[in-house]
Amino acid sequence: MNAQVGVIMGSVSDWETMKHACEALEQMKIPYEKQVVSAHRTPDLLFNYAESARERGIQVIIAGAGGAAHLPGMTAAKTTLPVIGVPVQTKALNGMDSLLSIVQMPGGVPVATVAIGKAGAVNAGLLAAQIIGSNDLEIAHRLETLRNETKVKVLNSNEQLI
Ligand code: RP5
Repeated sequence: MNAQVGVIMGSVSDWETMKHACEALEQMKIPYEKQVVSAHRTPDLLFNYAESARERGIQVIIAGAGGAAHLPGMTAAKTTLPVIGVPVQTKALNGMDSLLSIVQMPGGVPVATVAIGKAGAVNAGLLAAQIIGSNDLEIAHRLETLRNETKVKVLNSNEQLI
């Protein structure tokens, strides 16, 4: 099946974080592609990727980057597909740099920004599933099942209070 979600990241060093977005997509049985695309090291590749994404069948792009994290914003500048930005946790500033550079998009070119690190990557995968699931009942049903499982886990967690 053709990929419906494109997962891109600025460096292979982001994979440790971005693999959690991919795992969430796998859990929701959504076909995806993954690729290292850097805004500042491979800008032409980034433009090409973003410009061709829609015609390749991609419906949502998840872009993760750290530091001066231009990747999600520049991707959003080159496509009208929804772009979800994942701020990767950095050593120098703990990912605050990534978060602020992704979330503070000037009005007109939105990037849906999630939390720093693993939680953000998981939520990026789930949010992509929700976007596709708004028009796909099977995926919506999988999302509901997951929410229910999460609820049951919390309700049963009192047993661990010993
Ligand atoms: C960004 O710079 C990447 O997204 C990564 O988070 C950060 C560091 O990259 P490496 O120096 O580890 O390749 O472009």
